[in-house]
Amino acid sequence: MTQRWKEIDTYVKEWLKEAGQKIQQSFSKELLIQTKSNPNDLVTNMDKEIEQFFISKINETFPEHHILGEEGYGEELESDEGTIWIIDPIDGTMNFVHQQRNFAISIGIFEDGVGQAGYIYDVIHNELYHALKGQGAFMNNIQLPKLEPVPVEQAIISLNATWVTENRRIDPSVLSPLVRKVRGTRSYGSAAIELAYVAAGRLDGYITLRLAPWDFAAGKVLIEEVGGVMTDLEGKPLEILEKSSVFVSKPTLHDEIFRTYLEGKWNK
Ligand code: 2AM
Ligand code: CA
Ligand code: CA
Ligand code: CA
Repeated sequence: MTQRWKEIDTYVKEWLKEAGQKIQQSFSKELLIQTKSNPNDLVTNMDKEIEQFFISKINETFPEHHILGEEGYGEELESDEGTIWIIDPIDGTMNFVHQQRNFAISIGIFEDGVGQAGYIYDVIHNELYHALKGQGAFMNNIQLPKLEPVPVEQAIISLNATWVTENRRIDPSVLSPLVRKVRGTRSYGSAAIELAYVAAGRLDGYITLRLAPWDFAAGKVLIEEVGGVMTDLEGKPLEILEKSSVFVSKPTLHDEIFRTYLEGKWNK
């Protein structure tokens, strides 16, 4: 690992711990909850505070870097050139508000479009997943093994029940045969946690129809380091600055699910 990434890695881990403490402390204070695009799209004062915390640390320490954040305190980026931090201060805000668990801080760092570092911090379980390009992926600094193939009948996949009911993105008949075939389905309500769980082998796959760059940036680096396969639902590579569907899974399982259940069945 170059000195430069070692330095960045040390800073990020320090900032994540500090941000985690802020979130822990917030549980004893009153939370300000607002809605964004619809009544179920929540944002709290902590989402905003944590994003601003990271932005001020990054600007102070790495003034030449660019930042994209969900809550809009970063920049509006049109190009993936340079070093870009892609931040979701709280991924799983609904869980944060309703359950006080199953949420994470997600930070991906990309250079000229290539994922170099990814951090997903599950504050409540004190589980920090991180990956550095070419160095592997880790959970609390313990290296995660490469993902091994699993047959679809033995797979546990994560997906939101919305996608097997009437919705405007996908016909329920596309994913319901897959739901019947797999060993089990789960839904955690935090894309970052679901991606970290696939990287850690706790889930065999994850399918979702609409994610933003801050939802999947960190997870993409983790998945690449353990040999997982991550595409959109059409099997195409993800564009790091674009919203997208995401289908991620263990190596051969990706191919099996794609060919049998997804290929040619999804009209955007
Ligand atoms: P959030 O909590 O940071 O908003 C919930 O199923 C997952 O989808 C969470 O990771 C959540 O992130 C994300 N999510 C919620 N609303 C979304 C939207 N409109 N577009 C993309 N991702 C969204
Ligand atoms: Ca949100
Ligand atoms: Ca998110
Ligand atoms: Ca968020």
